[in-house]
Amino acid sequence: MKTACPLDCYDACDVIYNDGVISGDLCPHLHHYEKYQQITTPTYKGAKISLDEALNKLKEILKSSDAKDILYYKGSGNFGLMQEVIEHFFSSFGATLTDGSLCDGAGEAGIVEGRGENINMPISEIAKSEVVIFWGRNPHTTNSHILPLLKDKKIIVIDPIKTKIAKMADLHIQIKPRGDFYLAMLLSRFLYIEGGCDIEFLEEFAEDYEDFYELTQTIRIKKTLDKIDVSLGDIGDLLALVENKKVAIVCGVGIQKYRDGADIMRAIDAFGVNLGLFGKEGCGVAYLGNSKDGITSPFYTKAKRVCKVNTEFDKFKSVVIQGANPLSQMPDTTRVKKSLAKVENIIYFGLYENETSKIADLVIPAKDFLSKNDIRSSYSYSCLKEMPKVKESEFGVSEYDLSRFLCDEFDIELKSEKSYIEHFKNSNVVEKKQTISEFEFLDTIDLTKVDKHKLHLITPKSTKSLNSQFKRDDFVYINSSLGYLENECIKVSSDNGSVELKVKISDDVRDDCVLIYSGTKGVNNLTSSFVSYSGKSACYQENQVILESLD
Ligand SMILES: Nc1nc2c(c(=O)[nH]1)N[C@H]1C(S)=C(S)[C@@H](COP(=O)(O)OP(=O)(O)OC[C@H]3O[C@@H](n4cnc5c(=O)[nH]c(N)nc54)[C@H](O)[C@@H]3O)O[C@H]1N2
Ligand SMILES: Nc1nc2c(c(=O)[nH]1)N[C@H]1C(S)=C(S)[C@@H](COP(=O)(O)OP(=O)(O)OC[C@H]3O[C@@H](n4cnc5c(=O)[nH]c(N)nc54)[C@H](O)[C@@H]3O)O[C@H]1N2
Ligand code: SF4
Ligand SMILES: [Mo]
Repeated sequence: MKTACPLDCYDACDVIYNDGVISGDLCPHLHHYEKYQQITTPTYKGAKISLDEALNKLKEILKSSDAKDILYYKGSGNFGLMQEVIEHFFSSFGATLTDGSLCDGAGEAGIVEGRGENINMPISEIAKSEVVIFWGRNPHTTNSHILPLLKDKKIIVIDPIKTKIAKMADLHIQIKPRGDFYLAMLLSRFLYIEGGCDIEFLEEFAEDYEDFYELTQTIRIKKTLDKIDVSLGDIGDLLALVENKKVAIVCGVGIQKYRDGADIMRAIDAFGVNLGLFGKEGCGVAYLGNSKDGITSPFYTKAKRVCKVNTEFDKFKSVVIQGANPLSQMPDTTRVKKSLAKVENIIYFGLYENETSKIADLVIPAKDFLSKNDIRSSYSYSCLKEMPKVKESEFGVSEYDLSRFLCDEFDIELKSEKSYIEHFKNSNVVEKKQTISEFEFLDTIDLTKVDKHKLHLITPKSTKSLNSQFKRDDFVYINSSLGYLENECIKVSSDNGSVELKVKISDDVRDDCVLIYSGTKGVNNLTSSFVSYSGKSACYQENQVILESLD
């Protein structure tokens, strides 16, 4: 039987389930999916209870609070569209929901500010390109199904880490973190000087290109190149590889984990515009697209919302957390912990035990994707993949059944599960050509300063975990020149907090960087609740860090 992987991932793979065995062209998470121990029994204040008791407890808690004192917080542990059926209940009920992003919000805002809307570059176009620039995306880990498309293409990688793709690339610019804005601006400037801009395209779609060129001229070349650790040779080499070629600039979330993430993405887009990449075969700028493009919600979703990045949980009496592990994955864990500690009722609805389930008063196990009906889309390519139930499970409750229970109890209208899935199935999800009608260039430069004396925190995705699901990493990766020993336990600190981790020496990491993967316990002690200037997004790499020996 055919279904699809439910995880928050570029690839959205097809999954075959036969006789209890999962197969398909899958990554390690899915191959070992059924080995990860799920929560099977609901608990209240640590004591095991039945599912009926758990549902009734939830009903009681909701009845005992004013709707305005209830917060519903949803994460991205499962990417299925039916996850939102619980949102339908809580919006209708009058609870507060969240907005903003722990993920790609800053980059998305930068795209919208420049191009007007975020239409992603279709994978079928990437397949036709001659040159692919991976800019802050790590395909071997996060997007492995794009790799077969790269055969015979020139590869350029811009990443502070010598990733696997960087080692295979024709050109790797091992840039200093958050140097991307300046690199993109200087690339546009030198492209203009060399006469490489697509003037015909610019005249039609981006008429302020000369003003933008003037803005790029305000950047001092030598000083800036030194600051971002890029050479004039790198710029020349990159331009030589892309000029008059079909180019795909494939960006990931790595470029925008900063307060000014939107401007960084917009500067990269501007380089793409100067090259005239939009609307041409094999050309474009890819990022995480809008996975809901063409899909209207059949659910009621109007609600008061608070930002997901710096949520003040303590303003609420009851907090319902679904498909998320905020105690690990939100920035500024110390703040999150303190804020959640003041909440009277924390309800966790999820698949696995984690930091958040451990502090929850009421734990309700969810059913996994194999045991419920769903459908999903993707932020990487246009698709709708049905995810029918392929097996029965004796424990847990599906999102639909939980919503059914709550809607019945509180007299809120809910249609049949089938009708919602049909609604999604009939959505108009089609591949769109990546065109722009009018590009708005940035007109000022206003970036946060970096501290030369501290190290940069790089916190990307790990091969073995999906954020905090599955096998979580527990090391800090640093360059050998920093003088620490393999397996030595050290303290990493920022202005926000600290974490003690064992060292793994890796010279793939720049000597001014410290790498700790997403999902590593304690990594977000280091990060702060700053919200990006644009896009209401978390800024996991805004804080710089220092290291200390523990002996
Ligand atoms: N295995 C696995 N796959 C996943 C996930 C996972 O946890 N594990 N998570 C999924 C999710 S939720 C998402 S959002 C996607 C994200 O997937 P990606 O977009 O690939 O994101 P990251 O791994 O966070 O970062 C990508 C690269 O950016 C680089 N980088 C960091 N800082 C900078 C910088 O300042 N400049 C530049 N140029 N590069 C920088 C990092 O070194 C890293 O190699 O992956 C999805 N896929
Ligand atoms: N330091 C650092 N922090 C980061 C990031 C980073 O790169 N670095 N990345 C950020 C990004 S891009 C993202 S997207 C977030 C992700 O952060 P979260 O949204 O918190 O996602 P996960 O860590 O995957 O945890 C999700 C939980 O969802 C539950 N779950 C899984 N499937 C289901 C289901 O079908 N139903 C229900 N009810 N629950 C389910 C599981 O119990 C799992 O523990 O993390 C962010 N945090
Ligand atoms: S996590 Fe991503 S790569 Fe792995 S099976 Fe799911 S969609 Fe495919
Ligand atoms: Mo994400």
